[in-house]
Amino acid sequence: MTQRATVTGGPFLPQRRRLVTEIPGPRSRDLLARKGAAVPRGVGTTLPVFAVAAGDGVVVDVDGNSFIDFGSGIAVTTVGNSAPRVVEAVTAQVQAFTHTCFMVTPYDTYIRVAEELNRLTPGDHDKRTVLFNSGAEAVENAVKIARSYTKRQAVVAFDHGYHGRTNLTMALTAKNMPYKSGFGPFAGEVYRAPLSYPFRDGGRDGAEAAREAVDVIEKQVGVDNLAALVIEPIQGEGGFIVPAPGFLATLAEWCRANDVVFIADEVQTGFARTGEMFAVDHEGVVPDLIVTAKGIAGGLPLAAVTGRAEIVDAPHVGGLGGTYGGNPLACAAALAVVETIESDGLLDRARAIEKTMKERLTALRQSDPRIGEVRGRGAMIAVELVEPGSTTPDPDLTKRVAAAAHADGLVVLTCGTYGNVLRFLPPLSMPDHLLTEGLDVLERIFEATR
Ligand code: PLZ
Repeated sequence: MTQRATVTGGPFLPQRRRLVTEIPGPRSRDLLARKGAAVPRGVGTTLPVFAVAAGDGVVVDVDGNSFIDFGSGIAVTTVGNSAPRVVEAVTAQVQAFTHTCFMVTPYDTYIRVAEELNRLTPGDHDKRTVLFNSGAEAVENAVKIARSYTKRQAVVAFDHGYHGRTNLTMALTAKNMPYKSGFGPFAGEVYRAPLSYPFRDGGRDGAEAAREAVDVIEKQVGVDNLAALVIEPIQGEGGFIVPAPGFLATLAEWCRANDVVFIADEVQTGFARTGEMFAVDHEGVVPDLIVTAKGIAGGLPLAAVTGRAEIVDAPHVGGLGGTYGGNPLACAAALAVVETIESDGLLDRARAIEKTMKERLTALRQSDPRIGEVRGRGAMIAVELVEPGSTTPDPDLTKRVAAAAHADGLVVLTCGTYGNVLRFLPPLSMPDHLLTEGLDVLERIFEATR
């Protein structure tokens, strides 16, 4: 494991779970009151402790409490918080220049990030990459590009899908609360197709589930109108749903046969999170466009659309861009992230985390029928909580377990259309002893809530 102090010169963070106040502590409670007075209530808080430092496997708060981090800031700090190479690269860049705007006077790091993405993403065809700031912005641009290329307008997203909070991406997102309610009208020409959800569809065959989706698309949208399918290879906010094998491949083949652009939203699953560089790699699927963000830049805001040159080159000169897209600090961070993943063997690390987590959680499931399913890939693992012997969601238990984990020094997140999925997204820099201890905490909480 990397010693941050050696590269950053910053304080080495003890890798331990340690609570020195109640949660939240007095300083966090003060800040929470100020937040309530200064920030709208619309911006939620999962765990109301205010961070002052984070690294390797912990987040430290203003009261001196040290939490085991099973959240990575929602799958962002995959290489770790303030990862040494990222800190070094960004520090050098901030001293050189912070911004010129790539559309005004360009710089080479943007090109290098594009080259790296063109190299790392699936398929050996000619590719182009364009950079943005957030996942939602990149998804919007993928749709713009697909419409420009196909000269068609309709876009299909899937049940349980999550693609962002901007107007078009709200339309693509499935779940009403909290993402959409009251915020319409939404962008037009967005349609929804059924997903493969093995735990809830009786383990239906992936190809068969895809054919059902295609049937809906052909009957309700019509291929002649359809620009693109947008799909997360593993649903993130929707519940860490891994579709049955063959689902993605069948959809991708159908897209190819019908000149529909297949867009993989790898915002949450990309950059080593699932034990491959991209989640589609598990299925040998080659998307036409692949959207990345989050883990790409170790916590700096960066996102990208990468894809077939002829598709990404469809929009006219000046048709793509933005003031900050591919900001130099974020590009420096992204290059350091790629180097860290490749030099530190982080794909293997993600697979090792999967093995440890699945073994422990599967054993827990055997003794606790409230855990309906353990699923996910790499360091993207979840448990779906249900009433024993059924698939009836238990969101209350999910909330209670998450709250108990927070009170006991473990950052966990929930997700799922039914709010009944506990998800675990540790940074790949997490030392083994903290991974094990986090799982011990969960095991004790499941026992205590029985
Ligand atoms: N696509 C697959 O997971 C962001 C959302 C948190 P942005 N997921 C976290 C919240 O409640 O806002 C996400 C994603 C997938 C797109 C996005 C959007 O990425 O960087 O948040 O815009």
